[in-house]
Amino acid sequence: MWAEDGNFPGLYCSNILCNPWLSDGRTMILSSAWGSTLVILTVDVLSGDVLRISPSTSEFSWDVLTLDGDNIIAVCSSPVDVPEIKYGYLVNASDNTKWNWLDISSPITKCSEKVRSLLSSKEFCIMSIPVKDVSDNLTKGAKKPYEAIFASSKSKKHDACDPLIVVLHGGPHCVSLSSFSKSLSFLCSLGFSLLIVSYRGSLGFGKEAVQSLPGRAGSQDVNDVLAAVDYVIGKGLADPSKIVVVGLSHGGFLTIHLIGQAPDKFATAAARNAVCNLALMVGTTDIPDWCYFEAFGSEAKSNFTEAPSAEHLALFYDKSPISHASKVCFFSCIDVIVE
Ligand SMILES: *[C@@H]1O[C@H](CO)[C@@H](O)[C@H](O)[C@H]1NC(C)=O
Ligand SMILES: *[C@@H]1O[C@H](CO)[C@@H](O)[C@H](O)[C@H]1NC(C)=O
Ligand SMILES: CC(=O)N[C@H]1CO[C@H](CO)[C@@H](O)[C@@H]1O
Repeated sequence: MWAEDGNFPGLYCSNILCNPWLSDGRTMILSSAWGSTLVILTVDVLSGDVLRISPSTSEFSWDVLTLDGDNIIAVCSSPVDVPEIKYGYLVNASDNTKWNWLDISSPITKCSEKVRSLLSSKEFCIMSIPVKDVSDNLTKGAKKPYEAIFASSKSKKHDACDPLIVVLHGGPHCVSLSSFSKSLSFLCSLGFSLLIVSYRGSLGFGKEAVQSLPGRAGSQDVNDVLAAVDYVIGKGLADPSKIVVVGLSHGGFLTIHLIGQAPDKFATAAARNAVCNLALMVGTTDIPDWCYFEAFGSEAKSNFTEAPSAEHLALFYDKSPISHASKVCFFSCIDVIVE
């Protein structure tokens, strides 16, 4: 339900290799979200033992590509480091717990000197953001810190900070991993700092953190993002007058909520494929159950109907960004791209 600091947070694995087995025939190799990093795990299906075998000291994300016997080919990257291929092998053939990782030079993943040189002046870290306003009715796992990835220039200017782009994932039960992203590293190389927030409800932090969001969408997640923004401002890493927010899908929902609930905080915003109005969405979408689940939480099952009552439509409206539209400084600049 929740993990002590640094321990296994649960399995968040989106795909499994065709042949995920080591030569012992009982140990699977998987990639799984562990907070904001993707890690490589061994799972002994007879004992149930789970072990992280990618380096635990690294905030880079590691993904397994393939394996053959006890040989693993993986890829390792960060928001500001292009993907590198790694070869993993057992240090001692009769002990599955100790792995060595070697670099493999690959002509396929080489990037240009220009990209390498632009990114060499950038760095990133994973910040642990404490939960604000911890109320008694939150579970233990929902009171634990969430994470944000911060990417920026290595050389900090004394007088002014680079403009900050806040990046929000969709789902909402998804996570922003510390893997390389072409579009985000491009923005970083142009001179923007990035704050990529995995608000509570994201995967990789235990089940109670995930379960804390349904029923509180549009408030808890919005407040988590605002707290993360205040956190970097408080550390002198962002200029409060140069902050932008972008997000896709539920991240778009949050983007419009943020400029409605905190219109003075953001200079501009870009929402892609955003959920603007749950009261309209519920009647036209192929996922009305999603609307109920995120708006009602655990009460969704007993309240779900294909013909929502006026009362329920009012609740959907109240939880939607559209209810804050009058507070948005310049609503018409939002460009919604339907994918
Ligand atoms: C290899 O691992 C086995 C099983 O854990 C152990 O008994 C053995 O001593 C190890 N060999 C070396 C050289 O460390
Ligand atoms: C949780 O507690 C807060 C403050 O005590 C209250 O406003 C909120 O309605 C409660 N939420 C639930 C789901 O009980
Ligand atoms: C918000 C809402 O209408 N919740 C209702 C969901 O269903 C249960 C059981 O019928 C009611 O007690 C809640 O009030």
